[in-house]
Amino acid sequence: MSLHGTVPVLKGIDHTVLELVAALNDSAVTASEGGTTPALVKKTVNAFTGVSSQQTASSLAGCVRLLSSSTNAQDSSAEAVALQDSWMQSAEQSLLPVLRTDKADATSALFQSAVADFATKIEEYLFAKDQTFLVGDTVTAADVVVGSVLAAACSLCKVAVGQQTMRWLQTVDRMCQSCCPQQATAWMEWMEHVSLDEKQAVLEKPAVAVATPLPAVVKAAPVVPKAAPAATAPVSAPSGSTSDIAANVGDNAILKLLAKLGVEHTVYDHAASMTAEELVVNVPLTNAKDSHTKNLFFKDKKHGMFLVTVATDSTVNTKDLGKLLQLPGKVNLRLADTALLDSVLHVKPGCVGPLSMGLVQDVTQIKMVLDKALLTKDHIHSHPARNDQSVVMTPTAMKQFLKELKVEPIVLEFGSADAGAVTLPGKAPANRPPEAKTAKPAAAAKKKGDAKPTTNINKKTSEKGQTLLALQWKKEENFAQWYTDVIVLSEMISYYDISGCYILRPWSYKMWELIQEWFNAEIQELDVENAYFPLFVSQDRLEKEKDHVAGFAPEVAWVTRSGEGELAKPIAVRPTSETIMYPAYSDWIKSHRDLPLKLNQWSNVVRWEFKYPTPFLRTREFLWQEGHTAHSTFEEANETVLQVLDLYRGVYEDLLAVPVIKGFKTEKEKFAGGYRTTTVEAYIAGSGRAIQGATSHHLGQNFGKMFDIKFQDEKGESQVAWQTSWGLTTRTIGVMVMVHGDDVGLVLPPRIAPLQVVIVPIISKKLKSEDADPYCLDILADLKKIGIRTKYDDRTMYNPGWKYNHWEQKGVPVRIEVGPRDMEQKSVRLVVRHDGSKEDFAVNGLGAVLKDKLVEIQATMFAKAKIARDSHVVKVIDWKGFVPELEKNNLVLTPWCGGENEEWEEWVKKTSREESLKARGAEEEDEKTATSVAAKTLCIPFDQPELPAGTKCFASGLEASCWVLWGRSY
Ligand code: 86X
Repeated sequence: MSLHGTVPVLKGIDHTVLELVAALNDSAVTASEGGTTPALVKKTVNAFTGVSSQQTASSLAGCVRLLSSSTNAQDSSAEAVALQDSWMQSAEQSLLPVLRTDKADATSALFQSAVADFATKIEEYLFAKDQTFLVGDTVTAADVVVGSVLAAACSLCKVAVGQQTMRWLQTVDRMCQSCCPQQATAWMEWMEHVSLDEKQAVLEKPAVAVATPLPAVVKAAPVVPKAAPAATAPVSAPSGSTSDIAANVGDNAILKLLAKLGVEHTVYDHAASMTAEELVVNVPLTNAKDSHTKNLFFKDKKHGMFLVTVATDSTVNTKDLGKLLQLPGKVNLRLADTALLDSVLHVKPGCVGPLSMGLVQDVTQIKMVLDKALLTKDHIHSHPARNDQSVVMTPTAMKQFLKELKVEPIVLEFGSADAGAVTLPGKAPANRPPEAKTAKPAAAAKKKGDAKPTTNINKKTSEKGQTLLALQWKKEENFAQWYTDVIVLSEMISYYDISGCYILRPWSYKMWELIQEWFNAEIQELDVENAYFPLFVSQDRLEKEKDHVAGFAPEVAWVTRSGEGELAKPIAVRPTSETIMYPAYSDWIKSHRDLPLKLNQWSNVVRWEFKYPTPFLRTREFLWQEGHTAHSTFEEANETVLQVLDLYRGVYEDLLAVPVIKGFKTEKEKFAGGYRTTTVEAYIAGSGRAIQGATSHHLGQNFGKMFDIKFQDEKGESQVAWQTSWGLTTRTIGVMVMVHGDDVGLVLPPRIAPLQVVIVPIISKKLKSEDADPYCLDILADLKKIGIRTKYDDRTMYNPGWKYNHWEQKGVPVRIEVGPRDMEQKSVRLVVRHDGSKEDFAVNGLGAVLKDKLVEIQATMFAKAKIARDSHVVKVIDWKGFVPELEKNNLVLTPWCGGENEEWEEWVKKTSREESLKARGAEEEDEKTATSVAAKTLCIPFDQPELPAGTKCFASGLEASCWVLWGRSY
């Protein structure tokens, strides 16, 4: 694969680099940077002088600025620095010789292969680690330097990079640009030059065959030993012999093995497909009696490893698999992680297949489970350890292959859509994708997105043969997948093709409107007025107050172009509106008579996060309200802070039925620009994690001073205004879903439910819709009249069972069923969503009954959630008990030294992480989840238990000053 539009590589000394070196020598710059990272940058800049291209130079400039503004860069451990260093050395050894050549030579096989090897190594490393950056989860010099050089080399040699690498390059580039926007980085140009189609090709196809095992160097330092043979060091410096470079090209160990064993087969290429679902779509099979395979590689602590291969229309239920395999004792089958796939099967995720057994060293380690249905096919199509190729063979050939390897597969029947097939107990069979008309949610779920529902949404078949969709995951089984299922199936969210952005469908948007309605009414009582400020902020304004923006810079999204032309100055999209609003406050506020000024705005904001996004909880664009007030006294501001905090409690507890804990943030966790932060903290039992619900800040006079917000007091003296700010986001909705949802789907507290009651007529031979309609419409009118959000589901294309399921998944608190007998008796049946209870009531007086019922449901749901939360709050007074309580998913209240002893907070975070990982026998955290096992302070609760004199801090042993609440959090 080749790319056009290469960026010119300047030979000779590039003077931007020289300028940079000079800048680094400049004491002012060096001092502001601190730490060891700038030294590394400097070393590398020096090493690269003389070969640098425009792009390395400008990116390095961005790098220096980026690193100097990043606090993380300063506390990098010796290990991290060594890793950075070794990446840079590796790039230097492998790529710099390429950049030093004449352009004409660059496309020679020798150089292309060296660059491609390096690109593969990066791709595999990023893939295996599932990491955004080369070292840990923050950008470092290594990212910028290695990235720059790699981009230059790839563009020079016309070598393509893989998907992970492309994302990494784009991310680092964006970060550099946001720190150093004046420098148009040449990476961007490089990417611009590449036409869209080619970009697509780069993104969709891995650069090189992925069949080779990951290099051993991936886990240790990535430096390539110069003398190492190509087999153990896939990245060879271009000084190696041509035979080094020829290694692994067009060479697939599995295909070789099939040939050697004389197993009859054919091979074909296709679009890379990560999952069986994708494969079925990308590579439709013309023969209905052929099948692709779906493969799962499990590990069970007690029972060992299992490779399960089934036909694509069979369903595998992990829970029941243990029973089916008749495994004795406790069974805990877990899907293998990338590392295990790598070390045992020698494949990457998405490339597993029955043929993988051919790469396994000791086949007795793995039990292979084969779907009986596969053995009845004409042909089996499966991957030769790479997912852009398939091998076609008959079941007999497959059996022969396995026999040669001395693998004896366990053949089991798995459920499928075909009539008469054996179905695993407990789970419904998977069918072909349902018709769009009867199964809209499936279509929604199939849409591609980032963290998209990878689950193939399961279907239940009702007695009438109509298809219903059901959650694929149980809340306790896999909380994250369950959550995704719930929000898609309930039609709250649709995925979108920009990572971290989601469509809020009417069902969830209505919830936001209900929150707005309530909150607006409440703040009106506080004399707060709504206003609207612009979406955009100029660079000068945003960056005027460095302290405020410090640390947030990488999250700012910039607009740099209109149509084809560059803007003279880039403008930022608001991540929050202080810098937009406060200059106006400064203009408006002159005298004490202009105070208090209390404004609120409802808007969207954009924060370009790099952590794993979660719908509602962490998204790149989100909706919120931000309130900003200015007062003439500290006390008045303080009163506002607390009034608003209580409104936030009201949103959570009274509307969403989610209990929260009010408190102060510690110095470490507060909004750094302000004086004091108050918060409401919620608890999500399903994941055992705490989550910040909303914050209300006392800003003191900090922003007043920064933005010159001053007023003349009664005595005519100039004073700085006292300010507050407070925000509540659509995160609220996600928390509610997580707290109340169950294995059927969403469960809505009545006050937040878009529909509170749904009326479903039980249409049958005995009851025609013409007869049910008047009866139900009367009820509908009655309920609507008294303000109950009600719908009459009179759709004739769905049967009652389908409707029950549909509205249950959407969480409607009460269902009214109307059957022929109900009509005779002038009654209805009420079914309550959250507990499934059923009760009959007379139609007469139903409105009043329902009003009470909804109030009761709201209260019961809150009480239930509060009991669940309370049972997870424990007190611990010494370190010994701390981590074990966290491990039990508890929030932990401890005596705390606080105050100036801030460093102990970091100590607890670090030590709790280490101890938790040790207890789990894990070395590293799963970075993808963006949630950590480390404990953080949630708040210093307003409601303080008694603290007997002489109580010591549980961590430092110093005198305790208060109780603080800890937890693992989102
Ligand atoms: C902090 C503080 C504050 C008004 C609230 O919490 C409530 C409503 N704002 C927000 N914060 C930032 O200041 C910030 C700034 C930039 Cl430039 C950014 F990119 C992200 C930010 N995130 C949070």
